[in-house]
Amino acid sequence: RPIGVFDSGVGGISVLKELYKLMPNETYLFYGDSANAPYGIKDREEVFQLSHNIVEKFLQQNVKAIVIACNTATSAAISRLRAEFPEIIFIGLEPAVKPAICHKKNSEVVVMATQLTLKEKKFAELIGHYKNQAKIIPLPASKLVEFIERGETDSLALKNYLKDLLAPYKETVDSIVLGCTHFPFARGAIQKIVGSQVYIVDGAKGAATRLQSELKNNSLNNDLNSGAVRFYNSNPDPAELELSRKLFSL
Ligand code: DGN
Repeated sequence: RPIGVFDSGVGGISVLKELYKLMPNETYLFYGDSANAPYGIKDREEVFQLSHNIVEKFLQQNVKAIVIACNTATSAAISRLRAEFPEIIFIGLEPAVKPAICHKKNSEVVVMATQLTLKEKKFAELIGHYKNQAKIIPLPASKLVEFIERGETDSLALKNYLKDLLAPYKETVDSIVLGCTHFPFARGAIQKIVGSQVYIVDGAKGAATRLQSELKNNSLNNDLNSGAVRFYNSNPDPAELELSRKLFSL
């Protein structure tokens, strides 16, 4: 049985890459909802409905697990989806604040994410939990999603946008959390702007490890067959699938 992975666009491919690296024998269906991207500026109910539609598509393909490779959809929908489909393993993505704090005590941590992720209760809880251990600064960066959706990972316009966005934190930041699955594709550009001393972390590896142990615990892991990845996109333009394959191979 395959594993369904979805995002409100192509950003979740950064998560798919980590899943494939860790579990190359599994079969993955990646659904990019680019026609409805970005989710990050929609309201919670709409994001839930869109996520629900994708989950139903995956269930028709008899998936054994679903990775919500989108921080925004995870914060808006994962609890309701788990309650409605208890037989399916759901793995979500959350801003990797803990690894940033573990990396350096009492540090300054900038969390880059979409507006919706930073506005949701889940994020408030996360900050509340760690607020005595670090100075956590939420930094909405929804526009970065649009660059990645256009396949721009290193353009001049992208670099200028990031330079302005990060200017106020450049001198003091210790870690940057990439709290949106599109952002790892701009990691190189971000690192150049803030310098190599800044630790940049995302949640993809953690999600892959969690899925691996859930599959094992439920005897659903596949260690024998050779794996495969199939891409689907709600935008019928063939360029979208080309972009997906390109990002997967980066
Ligand atoms: N990739 C999504 C996330 O991780 O939050 C956000 C993309 C979007 O729709 N804004």
